[in-house]
Amino acid sequence: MTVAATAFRAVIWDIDGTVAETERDGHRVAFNLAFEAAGLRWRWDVPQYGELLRVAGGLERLLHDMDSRSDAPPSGPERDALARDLHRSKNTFYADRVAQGLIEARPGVLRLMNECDEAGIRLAVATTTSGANVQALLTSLIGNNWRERFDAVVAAEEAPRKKPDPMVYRMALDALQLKPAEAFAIEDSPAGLQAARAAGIACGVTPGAFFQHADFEGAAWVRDSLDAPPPMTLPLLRRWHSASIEAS
Ligand code: XBP
Ligand code: MG
Repeated sequence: MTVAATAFRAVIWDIDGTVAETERDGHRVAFNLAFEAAGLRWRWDVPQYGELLRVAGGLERLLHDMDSRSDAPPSGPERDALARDLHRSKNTFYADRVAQGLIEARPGVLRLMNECDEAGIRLAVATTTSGANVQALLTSLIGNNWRERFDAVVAAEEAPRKKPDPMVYRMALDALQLKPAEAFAIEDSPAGLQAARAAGIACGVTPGAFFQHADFEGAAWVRDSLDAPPPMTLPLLRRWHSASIEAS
């Protein structure tokens, strides 16, 4: 196949931080509500959560934080059990907040999804969070029929090796039955970018609130949002896709 013949067929979306500011306004707040509900005095402020985001996965992040807390259960099994309870409770608070409409889509996200849909460019999700959290968020942002618009949704249950591991992106490509060069990923974090690139997929980045000054070397583009001038329209995304294929 020649370079020019590589068609652009799908956009694979990260969820947390890319589709909405779910880390700062969703998961972080929900973790704090879970701590409070469990009678714990633990709270994660925004800068601390930014540090903790180096650990992918909410449960893994919590276990990492518990390592440095003197009031966390000392034994491994007890600590694990508490972390799992808190993580479950966090997800319930998260779903409640999302269902209340407290989390909005980032600028341009729904517009670009609609443009892709109308032009027959397939949509997929590749995320480190759970399928239930994706369901909660996309139901709130898109509607009850959101799943019909996505040809593949790969979440933590299917891809336990979390970003920057490319597993989730490779599984999304498998589900779409596409080659890496036929897709384009949109991410908000260095780990997400690394995961997409390691799967051989070109990736553009709209940095999330916690990654404003991060290093995004290897990204096709980095922009404040999909609506930042010039807006990331489908024709522009097609050009970036072609340029990425030619450069690879
Ligand atoms: C998202 C994550 C997730 C969320 C919380 O990363 O790391 O862990 O923070 O969700 P990405 P869970 O956007 O790169 O996919 O609590 O369900 O893990
Ligand atoms: Mg993300």
